[in-house]
Amino acid sequence: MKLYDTQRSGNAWKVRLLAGFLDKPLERITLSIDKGHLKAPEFRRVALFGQVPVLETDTGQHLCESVAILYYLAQGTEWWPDDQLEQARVLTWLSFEQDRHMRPLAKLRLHFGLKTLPSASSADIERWTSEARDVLAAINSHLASRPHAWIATDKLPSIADIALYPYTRMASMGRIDLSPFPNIERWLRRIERLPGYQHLFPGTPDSNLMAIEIAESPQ
Ligand SMILES: N[C@@H](CCC(=O)N[C@@H](CS)C(=O)NCC(=O)O)C(=O)O
Repeated sequence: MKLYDTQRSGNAWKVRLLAGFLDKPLERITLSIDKGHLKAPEFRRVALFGQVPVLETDTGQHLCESVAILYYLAQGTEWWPDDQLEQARVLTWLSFEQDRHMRPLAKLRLHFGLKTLPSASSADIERWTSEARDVLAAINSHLASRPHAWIATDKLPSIADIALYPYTRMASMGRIDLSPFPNIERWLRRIERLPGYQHLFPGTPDSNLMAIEIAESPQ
């Protein structure tokens, strides 16, 4: 399988995390937004919405949208629960992540951490900060009510944990302090202790929360 990604994509990180936990080999095709790779016709032919991540299956099919890719890879594994109610709860959190969680945290990271949103107004920043704190407070109190469980499931982690992990983990890049959310900090550490955990920057884990430039792959 191949993954079209960029070095710093949190959405692609979700896919790499699951592939790592499943011990599935994934060939990365790392593109550069700055160099215009996402606008190239070759990429547009495989990317329905022109964004990463895109998964190319072993039979040459292309799938986009991180949560759909997680769903696809998790079938038949313990990362997608058997129980119908738990499946619905996983979908609840996948929907929450896409609808309310990722956007404010990603915008703040782009603005403060990666400096790629210089035109954001102070009203934008105030709104994203308030939205980000609200979603983190919701996750924190949810986790407080089930200290030994995972986000959506009781015994084993699911793709809901993976979907919520990257942008929560990188919140500090957007000047969001996680210390008021101790249950989130514990949950992040539990995920990081799972066998097969992948860092955003393999080989240089200390760089996860920095806007560093690493030599880009030739692709
Ligand atoms: N809903 C999509 C969002 C994907 C997304 O925002 N991808 C970003 C990188 S993390 C991207 O491709 N940005 C470049 C662009 O939109 O032109 C998902 O979950 O996969």
